[in-house]
Amino acid sequence: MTTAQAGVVIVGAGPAGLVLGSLLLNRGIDCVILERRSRAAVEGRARAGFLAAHSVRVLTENGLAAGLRAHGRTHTSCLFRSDLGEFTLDYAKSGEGEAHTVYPQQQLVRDLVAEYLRRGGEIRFGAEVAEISEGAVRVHDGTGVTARYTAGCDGHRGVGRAALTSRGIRTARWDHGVSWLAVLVAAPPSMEAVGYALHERGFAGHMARTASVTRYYLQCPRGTDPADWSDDRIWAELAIRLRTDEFGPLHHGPVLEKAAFDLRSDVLESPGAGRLWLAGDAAGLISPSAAKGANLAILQAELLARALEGALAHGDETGLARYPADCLPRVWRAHEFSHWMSGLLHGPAGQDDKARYGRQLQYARLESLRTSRTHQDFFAENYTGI
Ligand code: RFL
Repeated sequence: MTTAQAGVVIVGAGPAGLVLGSLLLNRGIDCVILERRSRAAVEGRARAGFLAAHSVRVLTENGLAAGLRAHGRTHTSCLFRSDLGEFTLDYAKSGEGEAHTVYPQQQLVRDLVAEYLRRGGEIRFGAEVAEISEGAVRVHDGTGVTARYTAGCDGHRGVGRAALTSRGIRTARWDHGVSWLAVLVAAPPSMEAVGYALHERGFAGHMARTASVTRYYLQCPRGTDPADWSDDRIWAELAIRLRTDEFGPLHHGPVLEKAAFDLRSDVLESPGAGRLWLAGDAAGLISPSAAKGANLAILQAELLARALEGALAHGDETGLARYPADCLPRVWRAHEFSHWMSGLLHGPAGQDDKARYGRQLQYARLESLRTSRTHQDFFAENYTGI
């Protein structure tokens, strides 16, 4: 095996790995990022879009926010539609609420790759890590990297998580029992705000991405094949659930992407041990109901960079030992809110007594959110905080 050496080898060039890499370079720590996909594939993958104020602060303080400052758009409100009508919640004005910055994840990733390379960092694209062992990673092509520490930022199905679970670290997990069809369309947003629609046919969501691209979600049955959803069927269902008869039409455009996925959440009981530490989806997957995933990835990258600096620049591993305790309470708080949000958005299916009871609770919760200032403050703090 051909080996190279680094202080930290980072597996994965998503938001977690790229933010961690740049923060380590800022602190004078040498690192190398190994990414299994091509640069074009990593920079073209549309996923998240909503950055919390904390994420924007971390990116700004570390010189990583030029793109999002120039092209990101500020969002301060979301609206809810249901049988009860429509209301807008201006969360940035409520309690501890702050604005979101809407900036597509692939654009952020593009900026992060460019900035990491500009700072002299090394990324090997097309380098799929096969195995992580104590102080070394092995790539499928037979090369490898030895490093004092390994950062597993390789997402939910990565080798970093597998290496930890094989050591007996357990996972707490939850299946929300719902699935979404995620659709990306080449059309401008149709509302000023994020739109959440509760409907007896299932949830529908509207999320701005850019002036010409919008993300929509449709709750769909488990096992849905996206190929069964033609563009016409998607627009027809969105019109019903978003109640366009009542609230006005949507801007139509070609469907760029559609994918179905199940809403699941999990958290590793510790995001690392010894010489292997995880950040982002590798350490825990959060359902997208409250748009927290990329924000948790940035938060964990920030905490891990500080801990690794202590260990590598000062020979002090107390920061690393504290990393789980620093992360987990915030991660769990985000999960708790995401779980709450999932309960708000998804009513039970069917017409039996239990389903009808569950739906009435869902509407009572929505009504409380519409009318109670205390409830709005709770929402604002948790929706925008991290
Ligand atoms: P990523 O982005 O998955 O990156 C992991 C990288 O690791 C690489 N990799 C490997 N490389 C080398 N060797 C191996 N063996 C490897 N295995 C994997 C992969 O190729 C990849 O490049 O994880 P990271 O960095 O932890 O970032 C997490 C976020 O991407 C994710 O949480 C968010 O996208 C979640 N999410 C959202 N989060 C938000 O904060 N706000 C949102 O609005 C939001 N919307 C979303 C979302 C996720 C979605 N999906 C995927 C369900 C919308 C959607 C549709």
